[in-house]
Amino acid sequence: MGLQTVFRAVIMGAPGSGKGTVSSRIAQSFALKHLSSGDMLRANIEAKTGKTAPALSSHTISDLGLLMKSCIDQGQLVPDDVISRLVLSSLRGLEQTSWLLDGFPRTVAQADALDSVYDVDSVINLDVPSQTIRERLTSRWVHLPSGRVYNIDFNPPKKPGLDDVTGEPLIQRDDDSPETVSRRLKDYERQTQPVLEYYRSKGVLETFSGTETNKIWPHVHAFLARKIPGNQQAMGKA
Ligand code: G5P
Ligand code: MG
Repeated sequence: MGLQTVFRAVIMGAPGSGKGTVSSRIAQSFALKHLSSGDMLRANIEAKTGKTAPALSSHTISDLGLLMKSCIDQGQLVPDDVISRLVLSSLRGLEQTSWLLDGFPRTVAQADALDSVYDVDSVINLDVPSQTIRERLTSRWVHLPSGRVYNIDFNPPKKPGLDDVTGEPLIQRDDDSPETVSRRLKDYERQTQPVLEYYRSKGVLETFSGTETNKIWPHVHAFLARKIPGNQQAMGKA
């Protein structure tokens, strides 16, 4: 792949707006590498228990892992320098790879950190009402090692409580309790709206509004099909 065909995108949206769900469809349709900051954090915390491979060197995990876990469980953002280091280090070596960042950047400081290394071609903003989000998150189940997301009403696993691909158990996230969801939604409004302005002023922001992922997705697909250099498209159809 030549340099000019590399495509770099960010997907934004409130907690539960469907970033993970839409990202996996994008990754499948357009062969972009999907990198979720929340999945990276959860993998690092899990690594403390030795179940998954650590992305940070082992002696930093115990200190950082605890800090990250307490932030996430309370629905607070982890410190900018911690998450920026984690995400930017995972982008190292991907200069020739098209990617989609999910959940990062979430503050203007993080957007500046990313901007100092890479130009972003497109920012997809999922705009979903808060009430819709509250209903969704209480019925979400996830497969921690892969980040695969299910929903009891929307996309249930084939076998209740088990991941479709590995057959391993699904869990509910600690931060999906109603009180923590309220806090995450409030923080999003306060800290992440300025990031939307940041990208709007750069002319790369594209907003998709709706209450159903299946209705939003064809618009996202059509937008990316126009934006991404032709040979990137793996399957073509929404
Ligand atoms: P995360 O992991 O980035 P959030 O809070 O931004 O978490 P989240 O909760 O992962 O976002 P999502 O990815 O936007 O949500 O949504 P999703 O998982 O695809 O969909 C939500 C549910 O709705 C699923 O069950 C899905 O199946 C269902 N669903 C989707 N579409 C529909 C539909 O049309 N209908 C119905 N009925 N259901 C549907 O971050 C977690 C924490 O990590 C830290 C923070 O502490 C954060 O709170 N963190 C960071 N901290 C600082 N800086 C950063 N950059 C950080 N990134 C993460
Ligand atoms: Mg997610």
